[in-house]
Amino acid sequence: MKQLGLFFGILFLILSCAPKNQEQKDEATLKQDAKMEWWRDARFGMFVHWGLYAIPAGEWKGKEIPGISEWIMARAEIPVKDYEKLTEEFNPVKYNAEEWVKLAKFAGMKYIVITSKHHDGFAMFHSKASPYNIVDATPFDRDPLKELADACEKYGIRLGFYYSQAQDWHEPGGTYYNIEQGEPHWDPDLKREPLMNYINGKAVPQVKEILENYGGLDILWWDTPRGMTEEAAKALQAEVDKYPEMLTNNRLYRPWPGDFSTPEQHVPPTGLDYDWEVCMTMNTSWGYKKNDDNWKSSESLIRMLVDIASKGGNLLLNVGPTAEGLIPEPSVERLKEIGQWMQKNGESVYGTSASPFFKLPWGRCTTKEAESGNLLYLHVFDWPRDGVLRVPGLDARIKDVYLLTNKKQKFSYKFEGEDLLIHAPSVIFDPINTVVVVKTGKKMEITSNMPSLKDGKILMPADFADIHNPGYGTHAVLSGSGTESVIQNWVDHRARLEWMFNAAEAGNYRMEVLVKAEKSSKLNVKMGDKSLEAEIPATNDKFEIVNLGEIEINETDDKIISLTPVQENWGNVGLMYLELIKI
Ligand code: FHN
Repeated sequence: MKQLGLFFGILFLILSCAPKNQEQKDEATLKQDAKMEWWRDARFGMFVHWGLYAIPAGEWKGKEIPGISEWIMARAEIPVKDYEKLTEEFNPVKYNAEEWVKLAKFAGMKYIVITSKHHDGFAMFHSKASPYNIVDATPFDRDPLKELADACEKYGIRLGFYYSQAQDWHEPGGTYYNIEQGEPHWDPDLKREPLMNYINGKAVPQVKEILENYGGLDILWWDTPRGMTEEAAKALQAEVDKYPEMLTNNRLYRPWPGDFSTPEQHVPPTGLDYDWEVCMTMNTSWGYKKNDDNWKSSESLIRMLVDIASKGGNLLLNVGPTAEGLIPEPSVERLKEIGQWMQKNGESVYGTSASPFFKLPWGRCTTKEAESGNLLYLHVFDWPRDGVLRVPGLDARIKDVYLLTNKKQKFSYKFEGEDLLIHAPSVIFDPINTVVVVKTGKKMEITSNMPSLKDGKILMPADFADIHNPGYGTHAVLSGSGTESVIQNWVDHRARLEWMFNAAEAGNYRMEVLVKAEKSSKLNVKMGDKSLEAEIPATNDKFEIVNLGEIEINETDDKIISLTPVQENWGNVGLMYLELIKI
């Protein structure tokens, strides 16, 4: 928080030292704010990955192909001519655009982004630029994206199209997975051509079509700028520039930022200084894969949405419809359950801003300005068992504290020092996430509850750690809160833990962790430019305190300390806290 404050402080200084630019900058920012307004308010959208790959659904010639199903053509190295044959049987007669849109709306989603063309090069819309499209190449004589656009219009849902602008495995000029490493396309019969042949001959004309023919898109969602050139990006951007109100993501060309960034398959541990949208699958694959049963629970999806909102981002949650045109039942179930929660609690998600608190061990917070003050939505994931919900460091006049789903259910409260203590009755109103609303006066200040020196120790519990999980891989997960919190399933060596703390006193500190390790493991401890390698011995299935060594702190501002596994020496580690003890 303090670092963020410092960042904005410096930004403010830069802006105020540049009076000539000020007016221009402000105008540009205001314009961008106006453009982003609906999207920032929406917070929640549906991603749809639908294409020919829904037919093999992860299996080719009787063999299960590992990985995400929409990549089957590349992963199974299917020749273009063989893959093309899927068009003969693609006939999704059970597709009903209105049903999809109504489901998204029920779930509380405000926009839909659908694959108009994925990397396999097959257009899911009627294209004059290439006959390799659903209307001209399949028995299905309908344009599903036209039907979706009409349904979205009818039910007031914003619409975006995903378009794979660089990778097109069907075209001689399109890029593919290992093109940047100089490897050939897997199909020797696809005689290579320059990228610009494909860009000018297919990508630009198709992008024109989707921008012109579907009632005006709200979002154009680019993907994987692999092998992209600036020349190609400029040709596509020229089309986008004709639609100044339309939003685009940051995946057209590295490092062009677009209107928002796109963390994929992971939630950033903290907020970011720009607009962002997490794209996430409900199981593992984006496209339909029949044996992919790795479903996330509705509880974790609801909490994920709230976690993202509490950090100021959006969630684009994916469904992968079948070759018949149906959204798989496990996805429908989850969307309905999310919808049931959103119907009652949506106010605490839509149009909210990020949490003003550093960390809230029992859950998350979103906030909104109200007419005569502020609304703090306390999302309580772990309802307190001791009868007290502690809101740390809140300096404000409290006007009201009530349950969002029943405003007549008021809670009593009192202050203890700077902490607001809310009386939490023993009944758990919603085991997934109970939203308690705190209405404050206009003036509201929050003091950070960042870990700091107390009795010669800086205690950093598991639930104060930022878990940096890799997008694709095994995720370390947090369970419990406070002294009972624990990070488990820390198996992937790429997962890093980070704590921010206030180094109130300079000096030497011993670092101790309370851990459980399956086998002897090693990790790197890093703080600023200091680092050391530490060993965790196997602990025989119980938690033990392990000394990681000593570290010197010489400046007393906020610090970040991180623990990163050493790849060759890593087992399954559970961690309850990291403590710095002044020597
Ligand atoms: O390769 C694609 C993948 O198939 C999927 O479409 C995701 C969604 O964000 N994007 C790419 C990987 O980043």
